[in-house]
Amino acid sequence: MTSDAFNVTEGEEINASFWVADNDPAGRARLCIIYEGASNYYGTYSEDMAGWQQLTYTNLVPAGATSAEFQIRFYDVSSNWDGDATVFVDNVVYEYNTTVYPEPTNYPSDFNATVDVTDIDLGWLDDTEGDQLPQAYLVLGKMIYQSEFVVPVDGTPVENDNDWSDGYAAINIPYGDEEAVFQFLQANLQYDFAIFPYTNTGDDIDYKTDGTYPVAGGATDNVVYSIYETFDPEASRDMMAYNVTGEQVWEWANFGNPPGCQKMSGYAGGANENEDWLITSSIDMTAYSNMLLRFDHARNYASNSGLFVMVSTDYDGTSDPSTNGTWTDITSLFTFPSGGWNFIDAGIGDVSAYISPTTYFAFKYTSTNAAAATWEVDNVRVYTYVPVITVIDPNGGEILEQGSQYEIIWDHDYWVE
Ligand SMILES: [Ca+2]
Ligand SMILES: [Ca+2]
Ligand SMILES: [Ca+2]
Ligand SMILES: [Ca+2]
Repeated sequence: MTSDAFNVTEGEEINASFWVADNDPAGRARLCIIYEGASNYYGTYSEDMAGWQQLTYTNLVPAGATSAEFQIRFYDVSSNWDGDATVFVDNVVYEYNTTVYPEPTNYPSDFNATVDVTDIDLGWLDDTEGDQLPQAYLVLGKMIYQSEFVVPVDGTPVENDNDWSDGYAAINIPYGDEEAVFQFLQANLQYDFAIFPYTNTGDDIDYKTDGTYPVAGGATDNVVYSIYETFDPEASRDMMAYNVTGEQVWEWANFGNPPGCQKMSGYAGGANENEDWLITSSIDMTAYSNMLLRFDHARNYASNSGLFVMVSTDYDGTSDPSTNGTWTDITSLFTFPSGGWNFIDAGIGDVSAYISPTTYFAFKYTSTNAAAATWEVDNVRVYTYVPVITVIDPNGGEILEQGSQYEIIWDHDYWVE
């Protein structure tokens, strides 16, 4: 038996209890709290006895929890597992006590947007002085051509919305984080953002909307992607894995940001010798003046010494890369992890020198019988800044007579000469 999910706030009191008569060795029951964003609670099992017993849970909502469900779970523990047992339940009490706080006193300060190619990172400083501090923030985003923000209304929570297809998005961020990141935005487009502090949840949610709410924005870079491989959803991989030696291979794994990446480990009961390549499809950026490679990655165990980023302009796209194609080691263009499961941005590698009709990039993993790292790669991006013409003269306001001559002056960037 499961209750509806309800929003919770860290540190608030949460209580549940029920009485159970369990005098059947084939059955038992227990109380569970299923938290979104924090570890679940699994209570003790009822014990066989002649009388009624009460199972209780009294605690404070753990850090990170955003919603919860109460559950009573029933178990068949008979030796033949036939689903036939009888327990009785009575006087079920679920309680979640919320204090209803007033509206936050102040907006955050220094709300700002930083463009990172086609991501936008928002930052701000939490209010720490007001009589009522916020518990969380609603950050709204809109594309430039949309009309104004839809200002939130007290009592009506705005859910996270990462679907920009209607021109709008929203994200809720806990007090204390001071950051929100919007990824995978369209290139060359102005995005605007607004931030609203709030207290409480559900029907009691209280947004600060009076006065002038903070806004920030920025235009994403004018780039074109030829590869944007996020390895999402499950099993997605638009790259080729080539196993040169060793039993272990590149595989999809549920890690990265968002979850879904390629993972390679030569460890299976011990370190094993391997050489395994993860290779992009053929890239032709000969129409452009520049080419950039970027990715996120994590490395745990062993060291970075067996991990390489390679590029070739004469690989045939299918053969053993250890014998086919001339490969150049460009590992030093990128930042490698210090070790652990956290993904880091490898940085932006300028690979313009390798523009060709058939350019391939590869992640080359090697391990030995003595050392086998785990390497996880996500968000492999190959992109270019497109040529831009900026007319300097005329710049507006001039009167150009029909039939007369006028000298037009312009500047250009990222031009292919
Ligand atoms: Ca939307
Ligand atoms: Ca309000
Ligand atoms: Ca292998
Ligand atoms: Ca991913």
